[in-house]
Order: sequence, then C-alpha cells, then structure tokens
Amino acid sequence: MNESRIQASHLRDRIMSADRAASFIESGMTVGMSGFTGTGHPKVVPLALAERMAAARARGERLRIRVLTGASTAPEIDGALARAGGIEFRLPYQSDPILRDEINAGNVDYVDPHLSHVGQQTSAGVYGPIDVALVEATGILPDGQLIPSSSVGNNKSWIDHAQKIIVEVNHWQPMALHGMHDIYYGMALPPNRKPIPLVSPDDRIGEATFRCDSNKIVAIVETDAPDFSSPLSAPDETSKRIAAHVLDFLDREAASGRIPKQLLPLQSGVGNIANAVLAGLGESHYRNLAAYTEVIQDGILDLLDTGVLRMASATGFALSDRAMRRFHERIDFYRKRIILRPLEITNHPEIIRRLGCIAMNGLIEADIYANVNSTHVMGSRMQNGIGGSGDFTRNAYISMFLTPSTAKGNKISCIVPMVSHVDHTEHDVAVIVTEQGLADLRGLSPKERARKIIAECAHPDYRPLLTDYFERARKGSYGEHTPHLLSEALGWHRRFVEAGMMKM
Ligand code: 0RQ
Repeated sequence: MNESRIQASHLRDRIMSADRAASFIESGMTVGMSGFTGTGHPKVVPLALAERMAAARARGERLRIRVLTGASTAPEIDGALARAGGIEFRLPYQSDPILRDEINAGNVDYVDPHLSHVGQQTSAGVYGPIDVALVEATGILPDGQLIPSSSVGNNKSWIDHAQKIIVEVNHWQPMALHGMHDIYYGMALPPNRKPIPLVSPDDRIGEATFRCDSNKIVAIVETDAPDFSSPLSAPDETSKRIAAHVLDFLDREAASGRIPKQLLPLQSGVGNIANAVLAGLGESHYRNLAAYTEVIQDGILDLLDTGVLRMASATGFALSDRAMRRFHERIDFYRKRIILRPLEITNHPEIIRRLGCIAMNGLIEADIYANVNSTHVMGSRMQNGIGGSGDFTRNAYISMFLTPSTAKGNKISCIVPMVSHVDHTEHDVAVIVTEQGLADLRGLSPKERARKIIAECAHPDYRPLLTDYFERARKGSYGEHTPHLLSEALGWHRRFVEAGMMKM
C-alpha cells in the first residue's frame, strides 16, 4: 500500500487490521458512519463488526449498536449489520432491503429526520454522545487533517463530536479527489448563528479537508475497495413522458420570464425518473445550468460533459459502474466542476431558499389536494425515508414531484383521495407530474387542485373513481373547503389489499 496516503507520521502506529479496529466498537455504542447513497462509506470495519455480531448472536449474546450515517449506505453497512441483527437504532434515510425488512418487522428503531437536521441535532446532543466516528478518507495529511472521500454527508459532525475516531483510508479512491470538497466550519447553534455566506452554487466557503483531532484517532485501516455501484436502466416510455412534461414546463416558465433563461439551480432525487429528466435536459437547448443537489448520478456527469451543466454542488454520488470509471478517468475535469459539501450546507433551508432551487423528487402517493407520501406504503411500511426531499420541497422556488400514475402493474393508483401518510403537505407542493401530464398547482384552491390533479395526473382507469369520490365529497363533506369523506378516503387504501399486495 502507498504510504503517501497516510502522511501523518505520528499516526502510523495506529494502522491496524479491520478486526482490531472493530474491537473498539462495543455493544450499545452510538457510531457515526460515513457514507451517502453507496459512496464514501467504510467498507471493511463494518464487515468485521458484522462477523463479531453474528458470532455473538450464535453464542446467545447480543452485540447491537446505534448506527448514524449520512443517508443510505451500502451492503457492507446496512445489509451486513442488519443481517447480523446488530442494528438497534438507525438514522437517517436508508434503502437497504435487509434493513428495510428489519425495520418493518419492528426489530430496528428507525428515526427519519430531514437530512438537514441531523448535523444540528448531533451538535445539540439530541442523539446522545457519539462514541465512535467510523469514516472513510482518501488520505491523511501530515497535520492529521483528513482528505474526504467520495461523499461528505454528516462526516464533519461525526468527526467533531465523536469520542474516538476510526479512519478507513481507501486506496481505491483517487487522490485527485483532494480539492473537490468544501467543508464549512461556520455553523453554530442558536442564538449564535450567522448567515451562511453562500450566494451562488459555485461559491466555496470552507476548507478542502476535515479538521481532525489526532488524539481521538484510535485506529486507521487501509482498504482498496470500490464504492457501491447504482445500476440504472435506460429511461423507459413512462420516465421519458414524465421528463418531456417537466421540460415543457421549464421551457414555459423560462419563456414567461418567471425564471431565468438558464433556469435556477436544479435538485433532483435519485432513480430512473430523475435520470430520465437529466437525459431530457441533455437533449435540450439549455447550456451553463447549475445543479444544487444532494446526489450526483450518471445523468449529471453527462450534463457536465456536454456543458449543459456548468457545475454541480452535492454531498455524494450514486453512479453506475461505467459512470464511476468515467469519473475516475476524467477526475481533473470533474474536480473543476463539482463541489462536495456537508449535508448541513447542501440541504440548508437558508441556502435552498436563497438560491431558488427547482426541486424534483419522487413519491409513493399523492392525494387529490397535493399532500404527498414519500415514505410509507399503506401508511405503515417504511420504504426508504424522507431523505432530503423535505428540505428541498419546503424551501425550493418550485417544488415538483414526479411519479408514474400507477404502481404494481397498474393495480394501484399513485393518485389517491387522501394519502395514507403525509411527508409533504399541500402547502409545499407546487407541481405534480406523471406520464399522463403535469399539474401546476400554484395559486389554486383545494378544489381547483383536485380537479387539475385528477384531470392531468391520474391514470384514465382511475379518473372516474377519483372524480366520483370528489363530487360525492363535495356534497357530503363537513366543510366545503377541502371536501373529504374521511372513512371512505382511508378505505380507498383497501384496494392495495384487494389487488393482492397484502394479506389481511
Ligand atoms: O416497490 O421495490 O417492491 O418494486 O415503491 O418505487 O417506482 O421503484 O420508485 O425508486 O423512484 O422510489 C418515493 C420511494 C420512489 C423514492 C420513492 C412501490 C414500488 C416499488 C419504489 P418494489 P419505484 P423510486 C434525494 C431525495 C424519498 C427520498 C427522496 C424515495 C417501490 O423517491 O425514497 O426523495 N423518496 N430523496 O412498486 C404501493 C404505491 C406505490 C408503491 C410505489 N402508491 N403503493 N407501493 N410503490 N408507489 C435523495 C436522498 O435523499 C438521498
């Protein structure tokens, strides 16, 4: 292994195996781990820990910890630790299938805050002491500062607040990442807050590395393991139609002068629909746009390559294998155009509001009044989590939700009378888009919204049912402002059971 990665000679005696490093983590501890959507997570210590957990379980003992991260991680953390029954508490966003099952089986206490809240709640001590920070780094400078790796997430919070720090130095991460990050050290708790001096997505307001107290580093483990790749399928007909509606809308907004010709900084969620919108932008006339978002996925690299985007600000990546290779090959090009920041900054309401972001996120279901459920299937089963969708939706200049009009092979309508769980309220949601069309809800009253959403977004198979519900609600509702027949509205969700999606 290349010694120049660990330039801090005073720390060399702390280099050790993953097994030894994992032994610093004891049952009941709170561990802040790096990682965001499969990038920049520790890759070997969690696996060693999972083995200890499984061995403890086999002996009839329990080794369970509280896991705090940036967002979803990768199989080496959420998958391995959940499989070993070792996660007692987890926050924030996750998307691992094994962990999801453990959460929904009631075996893991999962807390799902807005991503922008995690840093301040950690500083305020809401989650108790952080016993160990387990973070991946690209290298360690002579003075002990850490060169971040391919995501930033909440790493600064873990490093600042943890009592002990374990660093995985990953030789797979290119050293050329150094200089891509912007770690801001001006955050404070109330009443000592000052305005965050970021007025354009391109601004750099912080430092390229994490400050780190060498005395807290108890272990350094060298690795050479790749980030998790996020496979993407090519945009299908549904995503392409959604993307076309979004692009028409943006064109109309720009033509009417409501937003600049170069649009406003774009935030897009992860997944195939978001990628289809990015692909659509790639074929558009737009140039020199900016992305102020959380995650850089394949489509963003494409747009940087062609100059549609001049820059992208984010906190991590979610790239396919191919895009990851391209990123490494052309990293000097991307380093001039990508800024990776802590979640506290990427998702900060003050900045999202100041920049006037255009937010585009996915949903599970929306109701006819535009309340949105992003997290719970049937109001009770956690899918992933709210992630950054609330940070952006509440504070963006235009908040859009993009979804197919139906799910589960057309058996379920994603437009329903009343959502079974609310993540984003009607007051926050400006635009809903399905493959059927786009409903611009700004300035509309609830009844106008309902008519528009049913007409523009609902699948034709479900329009008559939704219209029938709405018209009957208008006659039988307690109030005329937002008409509802409460027991019928929630009874609608029985369709999920009737469609054979769940046994009762
Ligand atoms: O189920 O996995 O069993 O096939 O929900 O749905 O269609 O794959 O959609 O991957 O775009 O995810 C809201 C979950 C959409 C995502 C959500 C079922 C469907 C499938 C997933 P299967 P799809 P997507 C920045 C922004 C919150 C966080 C966020 C999300 C599964 O967008 O997690 O936005 N958002 N962060 O079949 C029953 C319905 C359903 C349904 C879909 N109405 N009823 N099941 N499904 N609609 C990124 C970060 O914050 C990190």
